Parts: sequence; structure tokens; C-alpha cells
Amino acid sequence: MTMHVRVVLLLIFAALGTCSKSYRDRIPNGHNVLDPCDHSVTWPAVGHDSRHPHHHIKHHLLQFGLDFHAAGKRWTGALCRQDSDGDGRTNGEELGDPSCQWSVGDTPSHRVSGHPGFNEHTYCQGLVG
Ligand SMILES: [Ca+2]
Repeated sequence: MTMHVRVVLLLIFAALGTCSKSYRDRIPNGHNVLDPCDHSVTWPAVGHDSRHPHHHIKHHLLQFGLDFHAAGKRWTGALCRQDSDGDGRTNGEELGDPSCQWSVGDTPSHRVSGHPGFNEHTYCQGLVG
């Protein structure tokens, strides 16, 4: 492998590694979302059905991830008012922006209180027992 190829590969992997990190900056409390069933750990890949999706394995986007992409990968009023996981709470309520006022760089008005991609009531029950 030539030095040029190594440098290009390094840059590609570096870019892939920062993707979801920058997406997390685009939603309120994006770095504080917890595992829906185990609140002792965070769920870094908020839009994905795996906490740490590997880029070489095909992984699935949650409905929240699909909705985020459909909104132009931005926190919009419509995305905030949506209930992507169907648990009866809006994405904004779960992510600490119940009045849908948050903008990138702001401190959210509330703490994160749920995962916008999982209906905790049904998803976590399915994992027990
Ligand atoms: Ca939820």
C-alpha cells in the first residue's frame, strides 16, 4: 500500500468517525441520550438501532434517524413535534426541548428524558425475560 493510499484511507475513516458525532450536535441533548433500557450508559448513535454501529456492517436507521434525514439532518419544528417512536411523547419532549425552541449551540431547556427512537414501554419489555 502506498503512502498516498494510506493517507486517503485514514482521511475517509476519520470523516466517517465524525459523522454521527456532528449529527449529535444538531439535536438537543444529542450527547446525553441514554440507552432506553439501561440508563447507566449513553446511546451515541441516536438515529441507529445499535449504540455503536460499525461502518463496515450494514446497520439500520431507527424511524427517528429516518425522520432526521427527511428533515435535512436538522432539528426542525416539525421533527421536534413528531413522535418518531410512537411512545406518545414528541421527539422534543424526549430530548429536552418540549417547546421546540432549541437551536444548534443552545443549552436545552430540559434534561433528556427518553430515547426518541425507541418506545421504551414495548422495546424494553421485549428484552426482559
Ligand atoms: Ca422513546
